[in-house]
Amino acid sequence: METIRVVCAHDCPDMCSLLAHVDNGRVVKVEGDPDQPFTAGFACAKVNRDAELVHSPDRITTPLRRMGPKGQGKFAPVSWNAALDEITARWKSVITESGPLALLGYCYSSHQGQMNRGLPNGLFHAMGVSRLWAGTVCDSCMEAAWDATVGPIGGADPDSVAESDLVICWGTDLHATNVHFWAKLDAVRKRGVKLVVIDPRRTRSAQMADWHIPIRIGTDAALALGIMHILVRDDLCDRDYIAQHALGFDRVEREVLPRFTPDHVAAITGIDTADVERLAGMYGAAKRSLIRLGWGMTRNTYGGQALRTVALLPGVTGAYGRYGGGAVNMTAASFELNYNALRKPSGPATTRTINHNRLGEALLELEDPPIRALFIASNNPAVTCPDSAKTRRGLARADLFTVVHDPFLTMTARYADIVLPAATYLETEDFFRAYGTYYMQYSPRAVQPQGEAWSNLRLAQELAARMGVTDPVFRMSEPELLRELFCGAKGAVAAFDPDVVRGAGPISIATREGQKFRTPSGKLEFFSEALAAQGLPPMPDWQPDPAEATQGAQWPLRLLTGPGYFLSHTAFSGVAFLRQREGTPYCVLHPQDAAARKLRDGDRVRLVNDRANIGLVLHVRDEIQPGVVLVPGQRPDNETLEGSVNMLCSDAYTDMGEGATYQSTWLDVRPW
Ligand SMILES: Nc1nc2c(c(=O)[nH]1)N[C@H]1C(S)=C(S)[C@@H](COP(=O)(O)OP(=O)(O)OC[C@H]3O[C@@H](n4cnc5c(=O)[nH]c(N)nc54)[C@H](O)[C@@H]3O)O[C@H]1N2
Ligand SMILES: Nc1nc2c(c(=O)[nH]1)N[C@H]1C(S)=C(S)[C@@H](COP(=O)(O)OP(=O)(O)OC[C@H]3O[C@@H](n4cnc5c(=O)[nH]c(N)nc54)[C@H](O)[C@@H]3O)O[C@H]1N2
Ligand code: SF4
Ligand SMILES: [Mo]
Repeated sequence: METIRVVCAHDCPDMCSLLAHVDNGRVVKVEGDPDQPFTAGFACAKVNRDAELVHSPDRITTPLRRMGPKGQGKFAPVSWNAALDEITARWKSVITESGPLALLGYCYSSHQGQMNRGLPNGLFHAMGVSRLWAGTVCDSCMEAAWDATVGPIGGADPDSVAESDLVICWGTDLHATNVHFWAKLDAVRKRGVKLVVIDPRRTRSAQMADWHIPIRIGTDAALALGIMHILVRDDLCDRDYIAQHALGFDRVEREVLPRFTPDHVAAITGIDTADVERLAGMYGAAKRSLIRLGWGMTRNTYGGQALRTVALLPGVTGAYGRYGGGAVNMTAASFELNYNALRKPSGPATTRTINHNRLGEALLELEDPPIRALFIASNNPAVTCPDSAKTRRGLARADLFTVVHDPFLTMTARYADIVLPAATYLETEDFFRAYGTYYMQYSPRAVQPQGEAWSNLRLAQELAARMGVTDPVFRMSEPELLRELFCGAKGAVAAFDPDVVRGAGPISIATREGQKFRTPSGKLEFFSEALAAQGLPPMPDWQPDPAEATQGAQWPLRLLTGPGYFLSHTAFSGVAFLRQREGTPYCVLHPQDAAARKLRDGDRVRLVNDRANIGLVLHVRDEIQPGVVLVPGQRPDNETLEGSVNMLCSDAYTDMGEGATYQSTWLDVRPW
């Protein structure tokens, strides 16, 4: 038995260091590395099973060519050579006939390694084809709102929570999505530090918190403004910090805050006035309060405004200036590597860009030229894109030539002409930097690719050779690619020698300094000229979701989505144990809404709106408020009674960053 020190590549803020125990070319066990302080010796419930992911009986072992109609899932094995010959011949003729924009190729986030994510995208950049703006299904709204407020730089170090005196998890279920931060919280709470969870759902994190505040979906900005109102009223602001580090607080104080009285905020958010007062009092009294910002609050029409407003709070109390205080969601912007070396080795500076949220629309409606060929890696858009019924109509187009690279025959792969078997991360070598901590680490492969699987990196390099793309990165080994990433790097990472990084294990670039601001003014921007220039409100404010008046007039329930505890989107669907632990795909209704529909716990039900009609099992619980239907996770059709939740979801954009608005979706639940 051999133990290999690797890095978890799943799309997760923790980016754990892992120990892979390997016997005879097989992964027998994966566990957390005790020598990485954030991982602290444990992996999550999902990755504890990654030996079963690598050796899942459901994995594709060879390239496949489609035999039946698109979507049906009938395929026959072909050789890699035949598959690649067909792909490159088709791409070349599409490019000759319709130009490079008729090809859309992308690799999304389920391998977080810089090489296995970056290089396939670099290939398509070099080829000058249409590009996918990929983060919009996830974090583009968060990022745009944070950048407009704090600037493109990481937030607080999660490890700093050790010195916090109050922690607020705002729109995030850390027990599911950031378990190692949760573990840090456990230790801090033993010192008597209080944990507040602000979430419309009584999540596991909320159940275990000192205080759960069940907020109405999409009203976070109002609550944050209510807190600011009280901080001003009770003279709990840090005026020196504001004078030195903030821009435009005076205008917000005069023009916005007077409207957000505690009573008004209570009416908007559904939180009692006394609780709004109590929360503001706690926040004002704390010196080193840390807000863990979640993506949850961004997944509706005014998600950007919500995130931005909450991210302004630590500026009012000066918590941004103190270690242990401030706010954190993303840290990635502080790793200023030369990403473009891999992602943009050559190719035109601009091209046609397609928003991930509207992949279906692009496939169905784009002209001049239409998308004729599509390559998808590390993504399952037939299940995880909003309005995925439309995505599927696009994928079903008979004249579209689709290639999917995945370890599994996903719902998306079923629409492909050619499916290529992908290696999982434990079969790849790569370099990682976290997006939720300040660690970076190089990782060798634990085992060789199983069956005939190829890594994203190998596939990108082979396709480059066959398509005549000659940039040197398409011939480099992993250690050479690492040097490219560090050559021309800036900031903290520039100090590191990549050849040393390769053997160093986990490296932290965290500091104890207060929050830096990288906005145009160099300050925390309560007033943002950049937002004003985009026609957006320059100051924080709250408005009702316009979709409520349109969709909400017709459909009585609002959709709330949340993470699966044993699954992450569909990335672990190939592990039978985890599918069973997560249970039969279900939705949750409040007892009041279930009774009004004469529905009982355990019933099979249909979730219906104008977009689709899907089947799930009903759980009746008061963990959510009346008027809401919760659907945890995005389970594929072969696990649900029928369909998949995102078929119901709106593909409208958020106010900032053109992000996804899953929660600006209204629907009804009816008997099966
Ligand atoms: N187990 C597990 N881990 C994961 C993932 C997973 O699917 N499963 N996904 C990974 C990925 S790709 C990402 S981006 C992160 C996401 O991680 P998180 O930041 O935790 O984001 P979400 O999973 O979108 O939602 C978190 C919470 O937001 C709440 N919420 C929804 N709407 C609102 C609102 O209007 N206001 C407030 N205050 N709360 C609201 C939901 O009830 C939910 O509990 O997690 C990563 N980790
Ligand atoms: N309703 C609703 N929908 C959501 C969300 C939500 O909160 N609610 N969250 C959104 C968010 S935050 C995100 S990030 C997206 C995630 O959406 P997706 O990116 O579609 O995530 P997964 O379902 O994990 O699919 C990733 C695919 O990559 C494959 N894969 C894994 N490793 C590799 C590899 O190394 N190489 C290749 N080629 N393939 C690999 C997996 O088998 C899987 O099929 O979903 C979004 N959809
Ligand atoms: S918590 Fe996240 S990074 Fe850590 S092992 Fe689990 S999926 Fe990987
Ligand atoms: Mo995500």
